[in-house]
Amino acid sequence: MTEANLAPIPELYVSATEAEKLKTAAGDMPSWDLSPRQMCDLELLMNGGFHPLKGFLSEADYNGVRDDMHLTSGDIWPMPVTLDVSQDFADKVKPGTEIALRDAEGVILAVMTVTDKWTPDKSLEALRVFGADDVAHPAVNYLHNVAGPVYLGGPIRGLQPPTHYDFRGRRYTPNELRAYFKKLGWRRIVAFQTRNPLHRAHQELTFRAAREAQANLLIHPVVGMTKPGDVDHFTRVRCYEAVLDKYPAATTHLSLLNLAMRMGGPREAVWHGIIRRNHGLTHMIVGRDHAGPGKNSQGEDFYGPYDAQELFRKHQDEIGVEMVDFKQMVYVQERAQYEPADEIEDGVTILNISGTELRRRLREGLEIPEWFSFPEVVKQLRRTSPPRDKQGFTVFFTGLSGSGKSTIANALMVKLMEMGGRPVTLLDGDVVRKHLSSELGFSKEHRDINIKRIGYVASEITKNGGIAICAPIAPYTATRRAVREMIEANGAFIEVHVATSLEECERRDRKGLYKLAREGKIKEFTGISDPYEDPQNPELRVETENVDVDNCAHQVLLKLEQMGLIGMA
Ligand code: PPS
Repeated sequence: MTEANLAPIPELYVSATEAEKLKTAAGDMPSWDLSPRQMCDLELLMNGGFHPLKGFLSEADYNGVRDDMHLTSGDIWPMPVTLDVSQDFADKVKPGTEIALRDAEGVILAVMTVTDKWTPDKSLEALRVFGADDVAHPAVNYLHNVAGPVYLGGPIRGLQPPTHYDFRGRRYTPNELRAYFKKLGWRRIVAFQTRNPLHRAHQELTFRAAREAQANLLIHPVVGMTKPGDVDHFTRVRCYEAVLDKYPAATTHLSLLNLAMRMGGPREAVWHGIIRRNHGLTHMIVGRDHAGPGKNSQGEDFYGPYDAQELFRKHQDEIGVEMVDFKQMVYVQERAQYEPADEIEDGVTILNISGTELRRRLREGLEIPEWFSFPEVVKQLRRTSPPRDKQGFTVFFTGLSGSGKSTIANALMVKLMEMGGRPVTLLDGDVVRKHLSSELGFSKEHRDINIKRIGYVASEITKNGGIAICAPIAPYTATRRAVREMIEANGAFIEVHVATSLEECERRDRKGLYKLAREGKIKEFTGISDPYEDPQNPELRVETENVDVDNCAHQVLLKLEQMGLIGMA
């Protein structure tokens, strides 16, 4: 029978005296400001959550992980944990250089001795690790559009963990969890990995899984980075706390895991298993479509529903954690209880509410029955998901210069202000360039910075319940997507393509810029000497030729109404 070995796991922290010395020395080292994902990775590297890794992967380890899920030591490791950096920074370092790794406030968390520096083949990484080079996969999108072009590898010396001010009492390092289990005499512990709020079905299945494995239960939710669009972790943790009371006393524990998920399906399941082993767990529940990224750009699932279970089972001994199959639990109306789907006879009534339906009910303020979730959980979800017509949102116009974006955006703003209820802010292309981006030009790099600034301000407005209307050219698909992701964490994002043709924009030439661009007096002019990538799936596309402005703005209002964002009454 599997029993936990609860001896401490090696950490990568140095002693307090050495940390002091290193901190002084680090003042002269090249400094890298860690991205949110790198912060999560570093924390788990340092506290032993990623044991046996001793730092960010070297090139040889990276190749081994990418091609057959093993480190050069022979240990199983399915996910590249790499330090991606900009070309400028990479140019400053070479093998042997020590670099200081800092958090967003500039605090030095670790020193890394660079042993390897290389330019990865990102498409190959996407294919081998995630099974497809398709940016519909969040991790592939990250790889191509967020991660820097160069990887650095090398061992880490940890100075201090990143600081978390939220839910401090619920965060346990691997060694803290091991000590906790030891103290309570827990020797068989099953982990439940989750990135979603728990409802009754989850409570039933986790409780049963623990009972079947004759084990205690650890609810081990990810609070680092999950799939864009997920319920924020603050809300989720309040929900988990509410559900904790529903388990028999002293059988179940809750601990938060600051992991940055990749949504890598089968490989991610194996990774989750290794991380759980490091935290002192003996079992892990692996469900249908574990860590699934959703649909690919052809509308098909990236992975089969049981691929994760299959890969986990194959490597179970190497992982060192036993898999517990996820039993899908369904509610049987006649017996008013949850039962495993595969044990139910024909002829009974099964009730279910899908994730999409739940979100719709929350959005529209409709009833969520008690058989589906606990009232305490629903209360928490309602607090953060007020009905849609009370939430903030962003309307993002994109189109060529002179397409009519600003004019329609202005008309829309006035109409929304006439309706009242929420503050409205217009972030027009020209206005933003005057107030926020006056130092920027029109290179790709500068345009991206400009759009991300707009996205940042719009996401803050949206988060605080206001309406942001943006009207830049925003010529690049990937940048528009980055803005969408920023905003969808806080509310709805409505992309409106003002699809006036180049010929028509040039014919109108309201600012006289096209003429100058044709004469070569304005360089990098969108549509003439610079690209514009048409949006493929905007929420709305408006034609402006032979349609008046009032009507275009009205089309947007109808779309907003259809999406439940405004009441037309
Ligand atoms: S971007 O690409 O989204 O950052 O551009 P944006 O900030 O929306 O551009 C604002 C206005 O700048 C004027 N302008 C140019 N546009 C495109 N290319 C070049 N090279 C350029 N130089 C100046 C142009 O008038 C844009 O305003 P709109 O309202 O779109 O006509």
